[in-house]
Amino acid sequence: MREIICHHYPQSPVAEKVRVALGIKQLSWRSVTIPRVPPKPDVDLLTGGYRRTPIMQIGADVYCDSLCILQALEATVPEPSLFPDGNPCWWAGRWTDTVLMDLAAAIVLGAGVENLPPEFAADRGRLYFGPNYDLHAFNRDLPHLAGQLRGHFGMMQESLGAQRFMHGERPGLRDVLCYYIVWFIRGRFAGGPELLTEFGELCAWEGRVADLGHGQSCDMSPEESLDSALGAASAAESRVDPEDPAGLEADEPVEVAPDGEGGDPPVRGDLVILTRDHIAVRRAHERVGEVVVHFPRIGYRVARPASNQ
Ligand SMILES: N[C@@H](CCC(=O)N[C@@H](CS)C(=O)NCC(=O)O)C(=O)O
Repeated sequence: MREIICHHYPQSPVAEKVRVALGIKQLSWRSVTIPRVPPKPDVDLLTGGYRRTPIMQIGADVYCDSLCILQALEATVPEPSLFPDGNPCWWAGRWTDTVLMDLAAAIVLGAGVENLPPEFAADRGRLYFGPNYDLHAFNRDLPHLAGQLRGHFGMMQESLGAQRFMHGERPGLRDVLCYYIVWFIRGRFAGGPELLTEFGELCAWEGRVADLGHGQSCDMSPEESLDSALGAASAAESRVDPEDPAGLEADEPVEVAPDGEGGDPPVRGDLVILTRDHIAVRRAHERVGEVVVHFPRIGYRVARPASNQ
């Protein structure tokens, strides 16, 4: 198998989700550290403009979004499975990655608003909450927001019960999903450790997940990762579902972007894959050659470019 390359930075909670999954699967991988805010010229060469963190690269295949990354990891390295009980509960991420992550981001950014570098606050405010974001309003609303999060942590702890991990004896997807929210709140919200103290079983579980580690990683320079794409061919096989309501055909030019108001730029390319859970487009640049950029279907908008409609 080609090397797994993860493009990330240490402080990213969503990257921590992927790092823990790499740990559960006991994988060896290469680590490329990317900037926390744009410009990200090397990332852009690989993704065609997708700027979020993390990104996984295997040769000339570039996986955007942690859902797509975890699905690709599970398909490429099925054992140990992210579903030790045999139930592929991908839906669980629709709780942690939307409601819970939005809440956690509002708390972390709202509580830190006076100390955040203005450029960082503006970037993340817009990205997570749209053009009308108001981090000071989150700051004023902290007691309410923390009260909400407390309820969610209660649900997490109840679901864990007396088990070692969320799925039972062995760790899996639901551990990865719940852990990165707890990790983010404990590490980046001054009131986080205090908020968590009442959840004794959850804190003990948090320690067990931390002990799983991140697999074995070895640093790679951005240049090396670009060379790796240039020297490789994508392993993606074309399949476009005629039942997809977007009504698109293989090889036609499309734009793909995260749904929502974050102002994420679209990625342009020729359609290679469109299924219920997967979008992929082919694009080329002289520095990386031909690459295929993958996205999850859920949470992403794919359409003909406005000028071609
Ligand atoms: N839906 C995406 C969300 C990724 C995301 O928002 N990541 C944050 C970092 S934790 C981010 O991209 N921040 C802006 C950046 O890194 O430029 C995923 O699951 O990967």
